[in-house]
Amino acid sequence: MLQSTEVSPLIRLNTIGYLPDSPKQASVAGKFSRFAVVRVRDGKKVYEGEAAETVTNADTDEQITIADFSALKTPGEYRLEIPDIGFSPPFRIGTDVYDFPFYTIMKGMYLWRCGTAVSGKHNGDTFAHEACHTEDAYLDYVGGGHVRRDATGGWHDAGDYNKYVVNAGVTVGVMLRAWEDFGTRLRRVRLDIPESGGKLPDYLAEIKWEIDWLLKMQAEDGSVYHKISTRQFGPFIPPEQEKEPRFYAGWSTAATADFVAMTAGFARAVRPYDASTAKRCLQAARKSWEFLQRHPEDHKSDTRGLITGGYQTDDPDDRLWAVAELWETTGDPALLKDLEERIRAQGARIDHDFDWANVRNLGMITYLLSRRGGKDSALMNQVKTNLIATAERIVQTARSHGYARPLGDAYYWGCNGSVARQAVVLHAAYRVTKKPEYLNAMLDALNHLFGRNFYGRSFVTGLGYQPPMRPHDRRSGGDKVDAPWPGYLVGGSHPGARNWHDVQDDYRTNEIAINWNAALIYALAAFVSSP
Ligand code: 9MR
Ligand code: 9MR
Ligand code: ZN
Repeated sequence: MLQSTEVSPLIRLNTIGYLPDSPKQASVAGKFSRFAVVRVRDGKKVYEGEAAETVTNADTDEQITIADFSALKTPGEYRLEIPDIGFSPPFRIGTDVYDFPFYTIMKGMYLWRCGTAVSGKHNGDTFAHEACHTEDAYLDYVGGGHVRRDATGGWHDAGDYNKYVVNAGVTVGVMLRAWEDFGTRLRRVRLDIPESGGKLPDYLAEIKWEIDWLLKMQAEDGSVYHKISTRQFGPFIPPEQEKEPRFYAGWSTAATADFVAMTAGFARAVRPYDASTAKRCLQAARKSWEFLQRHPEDHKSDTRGLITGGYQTDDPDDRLWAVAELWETTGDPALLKDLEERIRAQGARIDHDFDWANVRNLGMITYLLSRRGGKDSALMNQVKTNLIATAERIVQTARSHGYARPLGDAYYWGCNGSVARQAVVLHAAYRVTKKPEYLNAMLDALNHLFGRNFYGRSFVTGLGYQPPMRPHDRRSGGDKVDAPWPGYLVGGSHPGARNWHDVQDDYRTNEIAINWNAALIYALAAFVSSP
């Protein structure tokens, strides 16, 4: 009989759970020789194993011993039991373990909606706010005087309520990549959002909420405003209480190119369900692409006076992504020629790590996986070789890390998002090679974010064991509910592996953001079970 099921903080594993046929490992910060897996229901030992190996994990400065229980495939709820160490948090084995996390993280996107009232339930709490920022936004900083021009809607960016086109770029881009890769499954997933039951699949309807806002960010001449924001970051109050005026910030070529990619990509996704939205998006994409042709210079936004998120970034990667999506949607051979020239000029690179400041991978993968004819086969081979080399590097990085972290010992602002985003490159490599190692490294990312980490905790609010309780999120900090708003991945530890602080003020490691959630949406979408 069990004496106690007290959780040992030394046993670190995916506290959401594992798919039956996938590898299953725990990282234990201590020495042991034998371990067991016990069933939560009745305490019965269902598996016994030996410690696999002890390794030094440099970034946390620990000795880590691995417990491997991959052979256990029977669905159920379990704990690890290790003599003299204790029990792990409970976890499940099942084909559906990622369904509720996917649902919850998509609900997080819905709850981020601006310009409308939102409401959602989680663990018995209701998270809600009234329509916010209904006056978006004023033209003062872009030469229009104190005049209002409609820019309502979209998602808030993060723990702050501002809205930035460049960060929308990598967010929508990664979500549309998930649609292309896993759409047959995602099409049927119900998200219980206001649009459920309408003509679009719920997943696309959620993205359309952002696209409808983005269309308002396009100026008459085809340039795209860089952001909508208050003059300074506001206080921790519910969004509808924030009455400070919000302003357009000047256009940038990066925002304009990202706009082209997002609207062209969305046109393709939505076409089978809603031809008129597809047409409107494609027209908008072409218009901004033409603007970019007239403006080959890398033009940064003039954000003087609007001291909030910057998201200033060089535009060659954004332009490459723009033309890739526009070509894939239209098949125009002139666009293919332009795209291939950019790919050559940028070394046909597939980066092992990318985020809002570098969206080249999104364009590269669209090019590589496109079924359209006319591509330069030598260039295609080069891209394929680079993709596989990068995926191999990620696999090796995970293998040589004590917590199988696919980003190794790289820790920086938003690195948890990057851990999840590795899945995009890995899955592209999987599509080309069908090697299961790439899927397993995607699962390593999920394992890490849901508890196989130095803290033994989930990094996602409302999910898994001891999730973040005090994220840097103005809604969570400004409402009366004790629990934080659910379905949000926090940015993650940095500058080192042991620097995460679950306190509201620590915006460097404990904020939430749409680009991090989108990456996790991609990784989870790969493993949701078919409804
Ligand atoms: O709250 C802001 C957060 O959303 C941003 O990501 C972060 C970095 O741009 O800045 C936070 O605002 C802080 C400001 O930069 C400095 N003073 C304290 C603010 C936190 O309330
Ligand atoms: O995610 C951004 C990160 O890469 C930057 O290092 C950091 C500082 O500039 O800003 C992060 O983005 C924040 C943005 O500026 C404002 N909204 C919250 C974002 C997440 O912290
Ligand atoms: Zn708002």
